[in-house]
Amino acid sequence: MPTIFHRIMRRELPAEIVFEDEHVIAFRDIAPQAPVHVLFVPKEDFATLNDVPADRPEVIGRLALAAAAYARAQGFAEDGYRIVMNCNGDGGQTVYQIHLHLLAGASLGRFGT
Ligand code: DGP
Repeated sequence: MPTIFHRIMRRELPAEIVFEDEHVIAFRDIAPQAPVHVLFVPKEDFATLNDVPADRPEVIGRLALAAAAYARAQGFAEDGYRIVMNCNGDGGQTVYQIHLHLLAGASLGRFGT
């Protein structure tokens, strides 16, 4: 079932796209939780992390490495940043096309504090 992110990928909804290649699209989160908050989304459909087959680690690897490359290019590699993927209700997932959050530009503190 198409999500908001599929509609952004198809340019049916506006978004501030900061990166795109054959496999991944990245755009700014509409409700940023840090000075820089970008979502990295695969072009292939996977509703949750549970749906990524064990023999497809590249799906997640591409998201993580695209986020790291973007963070490096933006000058956050040394100070640091956070990547997060929420899964299902208890994980706080609201859009059911997997995506990696990149949060940067501030001291985020220890997770859960
Ligand atoms: P999650 O809770 O992990 O499923 O994160 C979904 C994120 O998607 C949330 O941080 C807000 C963001 N979001 C929701 N709708 C839109 C939208 O229409 N455009 C953009 N750019 N981000 C959206």
